[in-house]
Amino acid sequence: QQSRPQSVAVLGAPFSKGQKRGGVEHGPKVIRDAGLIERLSTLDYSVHDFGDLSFHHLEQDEPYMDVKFPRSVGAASKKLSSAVSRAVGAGHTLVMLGGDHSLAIGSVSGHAQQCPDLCVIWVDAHADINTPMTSPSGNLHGQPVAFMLKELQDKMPDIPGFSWTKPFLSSRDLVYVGLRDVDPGEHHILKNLGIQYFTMRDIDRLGIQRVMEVALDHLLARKQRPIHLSFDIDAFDPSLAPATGTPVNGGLTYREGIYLTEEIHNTGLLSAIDLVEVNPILGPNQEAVEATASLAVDVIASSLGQTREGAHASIHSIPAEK
Ligand code: B3U
Ligand code: MN
Ligand code: MN
Repeated sequence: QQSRPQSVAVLGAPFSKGQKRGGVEHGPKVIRDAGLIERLSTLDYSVHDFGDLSFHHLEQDEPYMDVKFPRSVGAASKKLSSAVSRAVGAGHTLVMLGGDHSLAIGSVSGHAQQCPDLCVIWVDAHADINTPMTSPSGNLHGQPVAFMLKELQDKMPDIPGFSWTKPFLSSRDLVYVGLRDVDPGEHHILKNLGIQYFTMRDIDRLGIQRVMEVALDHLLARKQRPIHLSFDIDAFDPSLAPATGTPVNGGLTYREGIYLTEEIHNTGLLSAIDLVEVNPILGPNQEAVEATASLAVDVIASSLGQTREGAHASIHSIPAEK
C-alpha cells in the first residue's frame, strides 16, 4: 500500500547582498538547470515550483556600524519569511534555493511561524553566528544564526531592516555539522551557549554515522518535532563544490554529505531545506559549476528520500514475458 503522497514546494531566492561577491543570486537557476524538478518528480512527490521571488534594489542602504546592506538583507528575508510561512502552512515540504546564507533569517523564521517547536540542523564550514560586533567582515551571511537565537537577544543592536523579526530559537534546538572555519567571537558564543556542534575533526574522530546519531538524538530525544535543514554547499570539500564564495579545505566527502541527508530523511521529520551559496560565477570552469549544482540536487533529493539502495514504489511484481 502506498503512503499518502507528499508535496514539495520549491522556492528560489536570487539574493546576494549578504556578502560581497556577485553571482550567488544565480544559484536558483543553475540548481534548476541541473534537473532539480525532474529529480524530485521521480521520488513520487507532487512538486510545486513556486518560481523565484523578486527582490527590489534599494538605492539607499548605507552600512550600519560595520554591517553591509542591512536594509536589503532585512527586506529580502522578510519577503522570504512570508513566502515560506505560506508554503509550509499549505502543507508543503519547502525547498528554498539561495542565494546567500543571510536568507536563512527569512526561511527559518517563516518556517517557525508555522512550526514554533522546530529544530535546526546547520550544515556548513562556517558557524554563521557572528553578531554585528563580532563579525570580522560585516557580511550578514556570516550572522544569520545570531538573529534567530533568543540567548543572543541582548547582544544584538537594532539593525535597520530587521524590526519585523524577533529571536525565536533556543540554542539547544540547533546543531551544527561540518564546521572548520569558526571566528574567535563565534567560538566564544558556541561554547558560552553550550551549542551542540560537530566540526570536521569530530567527523574524523567519530565518523559521520555516530555524529548523526548524536546530533539527531540531541534534537529529537525529548520530543519528535519538525526539522529545518539549512545546508550551505561550502560544507562540502572544495574539490566537490568549487563554485561557492568562501571555500574551505577539508570538507565533507560526497558520501558523508549524502549519508547525513539520508539520516535526516529517515527521521520522517524534515519540514524545510535551504540550499545556499552555490555561486556559478566563481567556479574555475563550466564543469566545476555544473558539478556543484548537481551536488546541490543530490543533497536535496537525498534529503527528500532518494536512496542509494533504490526503490520500487510503482512496481508490484517482477515483470514476466506476456
Ligand atoms: N565567518 C566569516 C566568514 C564567512 C561566514 N560565512 C561565510 N564566510 N560563507 C564571516 O564573515 O562572518
Ligand atoms: Mn559557509
Ligand atoms: Mn553559511
